[in-house]
Amino acid sequence: MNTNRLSTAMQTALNAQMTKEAHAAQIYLSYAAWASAQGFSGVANFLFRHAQEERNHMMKILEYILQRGGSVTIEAIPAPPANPSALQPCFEKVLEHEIDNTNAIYKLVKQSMEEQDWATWNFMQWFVKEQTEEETLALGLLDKIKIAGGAAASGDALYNIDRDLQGEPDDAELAQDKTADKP
Ligand code: OFO
Repeated sequence: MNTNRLSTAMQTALNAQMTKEAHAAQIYLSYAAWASAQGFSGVANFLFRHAQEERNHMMKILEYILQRGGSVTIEAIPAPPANPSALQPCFEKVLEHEIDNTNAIYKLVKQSMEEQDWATWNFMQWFVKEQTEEETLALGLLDKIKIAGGAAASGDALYNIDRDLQGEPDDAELAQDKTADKP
């Protein structure tokens, strides 16, 4: 009897997404190390915490594949891209990576719909919400740096951003959590 509840195509796609989440963790890890070396300890702390979140995403997918009777394939993780040149390009890269990952998640949702694999569709909804949060966080970072003056931001402004990020919550509040009393 076949006890694998995932199609071969879905198993392959989920394994690839698992590696993509591990890759995202490596990207955050490398940007965090870069930020720390530049003296941005608050930014580094934020990015280090985020690297852990990405590893958690990887684990969720790994566990899901196993729970559905599938087999997990641990692949090599591609190297992260080159270090950014400054804080603004760093935050732009973070947003680009998140959008790229959102697109990969949407592809998995589409595939699960086409296969009528409703268990995977349901599982992926957690990731859809998570990606909205992560894009919101990344857009917030870019807003901060724009307000501070973008590429021309002063040392004082960068110092304040760095200090703020030390205590920045890891999760963004989403539009669906807002009310008229608590905009
Ligand atoms: Fe795994 O959420 Fe970011 O990429």
